[in-house]
Amino acid sequence: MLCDCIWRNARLATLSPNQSGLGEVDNGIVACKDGVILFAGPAADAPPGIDTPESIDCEGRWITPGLIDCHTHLVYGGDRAHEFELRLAGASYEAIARAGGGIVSTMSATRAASETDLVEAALPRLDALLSEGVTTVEIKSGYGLALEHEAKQLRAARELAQHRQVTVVTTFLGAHALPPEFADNPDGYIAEVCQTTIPAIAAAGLADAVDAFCEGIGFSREQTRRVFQAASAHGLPVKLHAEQLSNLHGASLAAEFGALSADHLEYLDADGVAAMGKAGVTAVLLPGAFYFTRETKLPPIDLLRSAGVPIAVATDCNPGSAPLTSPLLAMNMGATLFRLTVEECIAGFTRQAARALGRSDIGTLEAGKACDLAIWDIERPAELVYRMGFKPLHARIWRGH
Ligand code: DI6
Ligand code: FE
Repeated sequence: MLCDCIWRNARLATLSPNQSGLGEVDNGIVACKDGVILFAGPAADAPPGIDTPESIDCEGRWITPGLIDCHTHLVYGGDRAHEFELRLAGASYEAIARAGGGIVSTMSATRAASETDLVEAALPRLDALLSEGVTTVEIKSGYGLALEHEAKQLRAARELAQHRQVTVVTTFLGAHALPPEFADNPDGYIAEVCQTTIPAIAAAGLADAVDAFCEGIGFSREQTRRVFQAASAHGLPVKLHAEQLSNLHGASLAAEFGALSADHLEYLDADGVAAMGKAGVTAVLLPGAFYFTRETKLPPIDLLRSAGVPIAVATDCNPGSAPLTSPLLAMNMGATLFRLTVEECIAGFTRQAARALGRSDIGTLEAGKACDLAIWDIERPAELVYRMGFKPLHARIWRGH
């Protein structure tokens, strides 16, 4: 059986759900054909006759699935360094938002930017993710807050995949904040999102899912419900920024709509956990936002574990609450701040992140999955989580190349 390439003499963390822990394999190989994994496992178990003109000696390095950053706001105009200084001087994230800064200030810079400007501004951030082994990135809109600019943001996100070897998954987040045109009329804005924007974005095929910010400084549970109904009517799966700063019971609403994920979750309660567990909603934890906003309330990790809720971890890369472009540092924060295990952090950026995106074709090293690999100069997988500011990536393979 001829394949395109074999990576041999490697140690594997397959993340296969059929193996315990990280699915570690000592003397392993990965064989690839047409961008898809043909075999990943112990060299001794390789199908007979598997052969290739091209074989790469990994010299004992570790191979994990390529990392998946399943929650980012990577495409935006401007920055919020000034607001960071205001926060250092004592202002809160919420107070800045209520005073007309926050998401709306990034909206102004994003509206002023062209699609090309947005791509150029996002590329260095994307490159930072890629330099740490990312092969799939989810990118949300939510800084345009009007059809023209939301569509521009989503097109810019899609265009990034023309410039780099990476899979881009897009999410429409029109219900992120109230734009000034609708000041004092949030229901009017939600009506526009549901009746005009979602149908247009869906028709143009610009989004893979729909998200909303269910929060005191965002939208109510009832408004979020309307957004979810519109998304469902257009065949788009939903996910939710839920219980980040307060408990509006967004997670149970997400569960009711069979959401792919509920994200943040610091203020999630036991009922919300139970609802997520029952509906199979993945929890996406964002320790970078927790850190950067100096949140002190921890997400209910033990409850999530005992309810069997899959836990993903992501950077939340955005200009306001998490200007973070390091998945490895996000893992470190997940471990130190949230007490996640090494296994949970690595699964959170691979197998569980794939779940949060509804993707069954990525996230593990198994036959039939996309050949997206991260090859690391490390002695043990825990080093990926343990170090801060270290750059252990040896090579990144996307679709076999
Ligand atoms: N929660 C967040 O942490 C980001 N969006 C959201 O709904 C922050 C967005 C920003 O401050 O620009
Ligand atoms: Fe976010």
